[in-house]
Amino acid sequence: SRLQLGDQAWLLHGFALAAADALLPALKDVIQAAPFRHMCTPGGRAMSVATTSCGTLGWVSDRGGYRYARHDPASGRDWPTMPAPMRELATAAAAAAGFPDFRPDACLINRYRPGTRLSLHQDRDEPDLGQPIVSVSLGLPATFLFGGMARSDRAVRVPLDHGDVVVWGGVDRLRFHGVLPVAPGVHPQLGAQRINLTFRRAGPAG
Ligand code: MD5
Ligand code: FE
Repeated sequence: SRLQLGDQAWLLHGFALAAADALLPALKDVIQAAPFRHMCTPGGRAMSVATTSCGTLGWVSDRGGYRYARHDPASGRDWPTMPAPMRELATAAAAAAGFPDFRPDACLINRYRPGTRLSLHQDRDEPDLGQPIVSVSLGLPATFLFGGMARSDRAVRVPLDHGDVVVWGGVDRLRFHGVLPVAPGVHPQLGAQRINLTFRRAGPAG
């Protein structure tokens, strides 16, 4: 089913489930090659969300700020290639939400253990804000906060389950958003964690 969250934001409930058998082993390979780590915020604190990336560009944060980088700072090597099942899921979801030309070059992988949260923020590190972001939720459920264009705007709570995909584009691309603390639990396939994949176009249009 397709639930409209905003003018150009769609929740595709269960959209990733059919691909999960191909997705999860591919994800495991990526995490083995580029393990989760807690990056430092520009303010010097370790993030509670653990992150890694695949694709040509990976999202990094350190005392110098947030940016996309060609190499994994933990290893000095290129980020792992974005596996085809991941890339194909992202382009199919974007097309289903009205963005047929999305070609992601970066996938940020966020790991939430129970208790982990993500405070309200905007995603504005990408050069082309006309490109959508595709978010895939795996593992433990979470409550997503979908806010407005100002931090103080009232946020709508959206429950996200294993297999849900959300596409954010156009006028909804710069909304404030966050994730409430993940409740304790054990997911049959992923264990005691929520993993979120966010597919982005972080380099030049292509
Ligand atoms: C998550 N990750 O559940 C979310 C999913 C992040 C992040 O927020 O920055 O890693 S992506 C949700 C999102 C992205 C872009 C725009 C909007 C939401 N929005 O306008 O609401 O780990
Ligand atoms: Fe975000």
